[in-house]
This record gives sequence, C-alpha cells and structure tokens, in this order.
Amino acid sequence: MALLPILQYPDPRLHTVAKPVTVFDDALRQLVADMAETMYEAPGIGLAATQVDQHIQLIVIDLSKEKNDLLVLINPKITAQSGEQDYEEGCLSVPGVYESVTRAEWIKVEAHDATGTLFKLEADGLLSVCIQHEMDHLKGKVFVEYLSSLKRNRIRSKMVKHAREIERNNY
Ligand code: QAP
Ligand code: CO
Repeated sequence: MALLPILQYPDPRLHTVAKPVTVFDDALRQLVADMAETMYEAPGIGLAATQVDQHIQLIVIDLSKEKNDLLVLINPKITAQSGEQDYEEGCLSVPGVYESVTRAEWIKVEAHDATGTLFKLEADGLLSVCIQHEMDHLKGKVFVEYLSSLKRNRIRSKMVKHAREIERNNY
C-alpha cells in the first residue's frame, strides 16, 4: 500500500485523456488499492487515475461513512441518462474550492471491476454526480471548467499563489 501524490489544478497533466484498461492484472489491482488508500487518507469520496498521473480509465468512489464500500469503475460508459441536478462540488485536485455544477440527475453506467468483470449500475443523487465528475477527469476535464472564465481564472490564481507559498515554506 502507498499514498500517491495528487496533481493540483492547474497542472496541465490533469487535461490528459485516459486510455482504456486492456490488462486486468496484479499491477492494476495494486493501483486500485493505492488509489483507495490515497482517497481515504485525503479524505475524499472519489478519485480518478488521472489525478494521480496514471492515464488509464480507472475511478474509485466510496460514499460510505465507514469507508468500507469501495466502488471501482474501469472503462466506465454512461449508457442512459435523464434529468438535471445542481450540486456543490469539490475536488481533491482543487482543494478549498466548492462550486455548483449542473449534471444529469439519473445515469445508467456500464463498467468493469478490478477483476475484469462487466457490471451495470444505476445511480442518482450524489453517486450520480460523483461518477460524472470522476468520468470527466478521465476525459481531461476538471469541474472548474464548467464555471465562468472569471471564476475559473480567480481559482487558478489562488491555486498558483498557494502552490508558491508551499514551495517557499519547503525551501
Ligand atoms: C468529487 O471530491 C465530488 O476541497 C470528489 O479541501 C465532490 O472527494 C463529487 C476534498 C462533490 C461529487 C460531489 C475537497 C477534500 C474532496 C476539498 C472529493 C478539500 C478536501 C473532494
Ligand atoms: Co475531482
């Protein structure tokens, strides 16, 4: 088990498009375990491989309080969706920033688990938002890209300034 560094916005690597997973081996399952540990430690409710600089279609999610209900989605596809909902989202790659985003209310998803087995899932509410947010990461999209350019530029400046302060303190 290992904690992985999480890329921080506006790192350009967050805009990399992830490739499908083709081999379901022990190295993949090790990455799943490390991503889960990294998400739980943060703590967060969702993490995409893109955020730990691994550009494959892999997402981990756990909405449970007890952190004992890990959902692993590999090569996920939304096969149906309906409705709209607004949710105040955050992101481990944009800490301290919470903004409302409009997404589908209900989604139907097809994905593989860590052993390669295909499964189907229907989600609404927070789980639906979280899956859509994490699937955006796999396409190279961060939630702040749904905001106005004014808001996004303010967030970008704040993040760059914060990163410089951390750099200075480490010197
Ligand atoms: C994505 O986000 C998400 O700003 C997962 O300081 C968020 O786990 C989907 C976090 C909301 C749906 C709704 C954010 C932790 C965690 C922060 C997260 C922070 C510390 C975010
Ligand atoms: Co995120």
